[in-house]
Amino acid sequence: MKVLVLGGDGFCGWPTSLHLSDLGHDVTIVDNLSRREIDLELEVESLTPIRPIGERLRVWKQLTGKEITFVHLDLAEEYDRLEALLLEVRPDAIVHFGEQRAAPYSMRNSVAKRYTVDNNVRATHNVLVAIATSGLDIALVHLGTMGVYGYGWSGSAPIPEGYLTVKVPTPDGDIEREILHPANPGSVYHMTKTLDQLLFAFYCANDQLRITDLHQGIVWGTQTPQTVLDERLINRFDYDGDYGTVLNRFLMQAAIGHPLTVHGTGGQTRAFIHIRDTVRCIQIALENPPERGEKVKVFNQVTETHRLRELAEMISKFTGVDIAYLPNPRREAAENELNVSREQFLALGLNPTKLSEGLLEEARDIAMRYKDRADTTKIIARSTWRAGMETSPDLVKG
Ligand code: NAD
Ligand code: USQ
Repeated sequence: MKVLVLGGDGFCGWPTSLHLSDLGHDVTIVDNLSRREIDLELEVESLTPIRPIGERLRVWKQLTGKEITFVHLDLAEEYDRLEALLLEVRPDAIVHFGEQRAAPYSMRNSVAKRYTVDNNVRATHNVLVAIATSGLDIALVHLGTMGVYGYGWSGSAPIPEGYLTVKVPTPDGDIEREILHPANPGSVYHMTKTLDQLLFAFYCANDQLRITDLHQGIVWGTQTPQTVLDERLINRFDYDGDYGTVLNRFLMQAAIGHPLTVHGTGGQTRAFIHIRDTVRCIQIALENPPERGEKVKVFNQVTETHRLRELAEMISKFTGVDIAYLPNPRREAAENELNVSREQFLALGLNPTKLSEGLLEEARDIAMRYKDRADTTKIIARSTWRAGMETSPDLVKG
């Protein structure tokens, strides 16, 4: 299969590109390297020493003989080049990771809010228009988020995979309708993903595009069987207050003896998935696309759920590091329940990596190994949802 991986230099996109190439697919990465530029803007680097994209691809070819093409292109700004690329490559499928993905960064200031909306919504819309205009039968797999549902909207009722059946009262009695699950975004970033959903519904109905939207939980872990082959293929590991996601942050904090930064009471329950399962889920989604004329296919890409303070307690117990309960810089409920339906991927053969199994390996091979690269001034989350919600000063020990 010919596959374009949009955002293929990023945390999820890079290991996915290698996984698909390893399976024998003909992969082209499209990326504008904006994530690397944001590292420069934030004056922070991946904990792991990621190599330039050209070197990554040369090493992959030396090791495996497999070629991945790279196209430097801005999906939001360079529509004509994108349309021409589709006609030139004629891909069977596109995997779309190419968006600004950090909730805290999207709330940082007015520039970041506007950039996130402009970048994400335009990128997704351009991809849809280019597919429709090309006249090619290209299946699209998009990386969405569990955050489109919100946290705690439906109490303990299971969150369905995308659609909700509702009863609509009419003078002749109730009628049943299936609707997209109501959107309840908790950040500007999450809001862009809810807008993406409407774009997909429209282009699916109007142009019969074949679209799969993966509502993914928080990805943890770093390496996959391909990225581990050579240190120059290593995946990125974000630990800073804007881009670092919670579990990887806790592991890195434990490695350097920094108190675990739990926001508020740690009562938020979130959904998680290991990066190894992310790449398998993308493969499964590519192998099971919707038919033409079928509605957007939605999968909840989640393997387990955990309450944050329980995660912190588990890591504290096994490393001896303290827990710091900080004022929450975000606007989110103190506690929430999260019960997620996730039958589809399991039915299609996903065999998940459990947190209890992967944690030790991640702590030893990544957090401990690269801890000397950490800049401790970048740990505390400083982007706040509203003015006046600032968190505490740095908590670095020693
Ligand atoms: P990332 O920031 O590491 O990767 C995104 C990549 O897209 C980067 O390489 C960036 O340079 C590129 N990009 C951004 N805007 C672009 C544009 N206009 N044109 C071309 N390239 C562009 O993010 P990630 O963690 O790999 O996430 C990938 C996708 O998965 C995102 O859409 C994110 O919303 C979703 N997701 C991520 C997680 C997670 O925990 N990391 C969880 C759920 C969903
Ligand atoms: N949190 C802490 N301490 C920290 C960092 C975070 O307690 O040091 C808390 C946050 O307040 C929040 C939760 O942990 O309640 C999750 O935060 P996160 O930064 O790990 O994840 P989030 O902002 O939700 O975003 C990440 C990805 C995003 C993806 C999303 C999936 O960056 O791209 O869409 O996970 S989901 O959470 O399911 O919406």
